[in-house]
Amino acid sequence: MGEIDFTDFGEMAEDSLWCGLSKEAHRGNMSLCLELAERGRGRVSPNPMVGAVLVRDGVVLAEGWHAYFGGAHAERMLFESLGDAGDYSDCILYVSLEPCAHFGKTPPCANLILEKGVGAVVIGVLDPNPMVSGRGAALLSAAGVAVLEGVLEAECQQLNGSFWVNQILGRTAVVAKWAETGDGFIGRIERTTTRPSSSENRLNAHNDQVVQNGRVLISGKEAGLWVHNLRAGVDAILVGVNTWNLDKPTLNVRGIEVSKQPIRIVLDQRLRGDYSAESVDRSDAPLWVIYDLNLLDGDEAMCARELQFLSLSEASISGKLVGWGLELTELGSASGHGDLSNTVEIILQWLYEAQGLGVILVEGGASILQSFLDVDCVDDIHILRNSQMHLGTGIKSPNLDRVILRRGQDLGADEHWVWHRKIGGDSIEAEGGDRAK
Ligand code: AOF
Ligand code: ZN
Repeated sequence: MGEIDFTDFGEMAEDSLWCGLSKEAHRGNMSLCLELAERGRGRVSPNPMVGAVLVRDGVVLAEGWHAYFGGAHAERMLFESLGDAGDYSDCILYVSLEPCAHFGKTPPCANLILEKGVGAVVIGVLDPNPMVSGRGAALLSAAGVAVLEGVLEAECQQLNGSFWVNQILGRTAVVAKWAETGDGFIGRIERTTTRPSSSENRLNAHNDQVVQNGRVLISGKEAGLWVHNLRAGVDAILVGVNTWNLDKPTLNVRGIEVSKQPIRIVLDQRLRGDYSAESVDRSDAPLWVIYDLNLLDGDEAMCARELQFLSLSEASISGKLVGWGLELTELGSASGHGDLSNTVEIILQWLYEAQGLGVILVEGGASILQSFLDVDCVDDIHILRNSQMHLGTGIKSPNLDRVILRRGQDLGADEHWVWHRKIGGDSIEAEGGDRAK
């Protein structure tokens, strides 16, 4: 790849112009690209969300975005909306991600931009995909197109944090979320597995805590709505087998329209979960059960291997249940003893490379969350903290260095503490307001 000849937005003086427009105008057009890119959330993974606008004399002529996985890239959608003819030599094309230079499921966008004769291109951030990373920008500038790079760069990268994890770390990205009480518990230790008889929810007679399926509800309504938004943007939701059996979670998106429900994944190394038709049918989404063939005894392993796991459950009729018997020791793990910490990374690589999952949400329980944290395989943390509630005893919330957390916007009565992995910089940074105490 040759030297890329482009203007670095960060190095431009605040009052300078580029192609006749101010820095503020460039930021405004790029933020429109970011809004358009959002339209692909939950639909394009493991591809990035990308938005593009074409501007002439400061006026937006056309818009495009990457709408679904395997579909047209943002730039192609934009030009398709304009039809065949047109002289764009006096136009600026804004794209939140560097135009691609490779033949993937679609031909290179950089070539299309050259064919269309666009005079100038403004890029949010360079593509971390090794097949692109700078080649798209180089191709354009080598052909005489003016290129400006780095407009709202941090925002453009942050929009696709999981894509950076996929491309640079070679695994599915992980979002961890839990709700905790003011005294640092995520639930009680003693839990019943029977549902309350009169209604789904009831008030615990002793301390007025709302209980559902024997589980104390910690976070409130606003946080609940927010969680469904979070779920809507991931490819799968993963829980451990104890959470699956005890909490009986639905693991689906409610109250928001989604093109498809996230896949449900249960990490159940010894195949101890309840996969009866009733439990599998709690959602329309597929249910994947990951187990370790090395940990099953002879009969169980025979069942899993020969009967393809599906016939272990009546639910096979629905076709939703899929079992994945990973032979984790053979995959290079020192596991074989059920030690999850050794296998987390292998599972995440497999979920990305073999299954094409861009991002999963890990919802619990505490030991599963801790296993992911311990091997540094969590890329976003969201803690919903009800500081008014105190349990005194129970299941401790996962252990982590709280100094990295920043306080985000409160969700109703709940505090929202966040951390995001920043890849590519020298430091780990987080967003939000106040530092954790
Ligand atoms: C762009 N504009 O809107 C997107 C880009 O398999 P494909 O053909 O869909 O290519 C996927 C790769 O293309 C993806 O990994 C990323 O590098 C880039 N995505 N590029 O110019 C877009 N979505
Ligand atoms: Zn492209």
